[in-house]
Amino acid sequence: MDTPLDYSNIKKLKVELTRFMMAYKFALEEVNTKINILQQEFQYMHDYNPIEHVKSRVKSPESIMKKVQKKDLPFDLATIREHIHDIAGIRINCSFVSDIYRIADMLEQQKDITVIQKKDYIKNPKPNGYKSLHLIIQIPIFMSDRVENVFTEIQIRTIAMDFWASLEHKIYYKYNKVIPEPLQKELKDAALSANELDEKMERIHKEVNKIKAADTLDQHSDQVVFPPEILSIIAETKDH
Ligand code: 0O2
Repeated sequence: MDTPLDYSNIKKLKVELTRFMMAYKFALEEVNTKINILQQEFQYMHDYNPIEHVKSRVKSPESIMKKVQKKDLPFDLATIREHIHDIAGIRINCSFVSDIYRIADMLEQQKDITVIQKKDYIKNPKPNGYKSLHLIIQIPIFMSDRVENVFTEIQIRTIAMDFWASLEHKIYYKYNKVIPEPLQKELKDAALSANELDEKMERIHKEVNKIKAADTLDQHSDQVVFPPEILSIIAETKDH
C-alpha cells in the first residue's frame, strides 16, 4: 500500500525548491544588469558597443536531473548547489575576438564577482573545433535572511563561433551524441572557416579603427591650428 502523502512536507519541499531556483534567477538578473551597464557606458565613452547580444537561461529541472545522473551525484539540493555550476547560464555574443577578452576582463575585475574557473576554448579549441571562453563565477545574492553565493556560467564567443556551436549542438543531439565521422570532419572544416572569418573581420575592424583615429586627429588638428593672433581677430569680429 502507498504511504499517505504528508501535506506539510510537500509544502516545505515546494518552498525549498522554489527558493533554490529563485537564487539562480536573481544571479542572472545581477549579471545581466552588470552587462547592461558595461554596454551602455562603453557605448557612451567609446562610441562603440562590443556586445552584439546576450541570452540567459535557468537550466530546466529535467536538465538538472540529467546532469545529476551523468555526474553520479546524490539527489539533494546542497550537493546540486555545490557541484552543478551551470544552472544559471549567460551567453554573450561579441562581434570580434578581442572584444571577448575585453568583456571577460571587465567582468573579472568587478569586486563582487569571484572567478572560480576559466576555460579558454579559443586559445585551446576542443578537438571537434568548438571555440568559446567560459567563466564560472560566484556572485552574492542578498536575500531577506541570508546571502547566497550563486554559481553562474558565462560563455563569451563571437557570432561566428556561436553560429557553429548552435548547429553542432543540434547535430550532436540529433545523432544521440555520436556524430558520424564524415559529418564530424565537415563540422571541423566549418569551424576552421568560422575562425578564418573571425580573423578577417578582426583585421578589417583594426583597419577601420586606425582610419577613425586618424580622422579624429585631423579634426582636432583643424581646431588647434589657429594661432593666437587669428583667434583674437575672430573674437574681435564677433564683438562687432
Ligand atoms: P548544454 O546542453 O548546452 O547545457 P560540466 O558538464 O558543465 O560540469 P564540462 O562539460 O567540462 O563540465 O564544461 P564545459 O566544457 O565548460 O562545457 C559547458 C558547456 O559549454 C556545455 O554545456 C555546452 O553548452 C558548451 N559546450 C562545451 N563543449 C561544446 C561543444 O563541443 N559543442 C557545443 N555546441 N557546445 C559545447 P552542457 O551542459 O554540456 O550542454
